[in-house]
Amino acid sequence: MTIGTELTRAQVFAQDGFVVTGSLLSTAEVETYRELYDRFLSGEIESGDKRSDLGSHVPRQGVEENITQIMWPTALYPPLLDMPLHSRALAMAKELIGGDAVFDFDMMIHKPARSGVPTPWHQDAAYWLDLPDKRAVSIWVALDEAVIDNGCMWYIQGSHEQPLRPHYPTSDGKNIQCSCSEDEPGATAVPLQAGEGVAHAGSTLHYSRGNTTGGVRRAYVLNFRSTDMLRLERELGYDVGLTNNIRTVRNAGAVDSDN
Ligand SMILES: O=C(O)CCC(=O)C(=O)O
Repeated sequence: MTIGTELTRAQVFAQDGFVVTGSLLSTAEVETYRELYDRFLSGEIESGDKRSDLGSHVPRQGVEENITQIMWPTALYPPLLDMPLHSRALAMAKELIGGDAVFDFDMMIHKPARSGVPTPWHQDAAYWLDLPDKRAVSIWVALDEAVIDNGCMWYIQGSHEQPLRPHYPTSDGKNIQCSCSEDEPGATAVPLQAGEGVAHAGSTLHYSRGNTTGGVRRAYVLNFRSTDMLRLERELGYDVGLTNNIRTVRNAGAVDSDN
């Protein structure tokens, strides 16, 4: 598909390290996903150790997580695999990184109303093994309108072309972060309507502000990489938290050489 008069969506993705996908879910479908999402959040669908707090570096005000992260919703509730989003996101991933793209893992990231905790700046590839073929795409789908004040995604345009930055554990040691800010050249906020998506590459710098609004910000994120690299990743014993949900710096390229 051509965006504007010049570049295709795949070319924008290759150039900027992110691209808006347009609508991936109808209004009715968004409602179905929200209902399912809320069953995860309420605990009706159990998530066990797959559930954690991506904002745990900030003391919690209530019982809910600052930023609820549920890894592998499809493993916890396999019917999700047959719902529309997975096939549409796979088609988008093939368009963006090539026909050999396959599903790697998925996650839910929820910012409760007035939780106010930013997602730390990071590059996903810092969490992952350093694979020879680095093609990877995350498709971040808004289930609520995502705006700056409730935590829409921010990216640094072109950052996927730069070496990975050193990453450090967050102050509580549960997640990782790197040095970056909205003041860097190329910093771009990507507001979305519910049902729309934005795709980013594995090495694109990203973050989101805290949710200071009275509404929730629910996002569903689907990740894809090449068939061969998925096989290699699993052979090397890494399954992105499926058996052992511990997040740390795994990519040698993101380890601070001073440490
Ligand atoms: O939803 C967020 O705030 C962060 C999402 C994220 O880090 C990701 O999709 O890789």
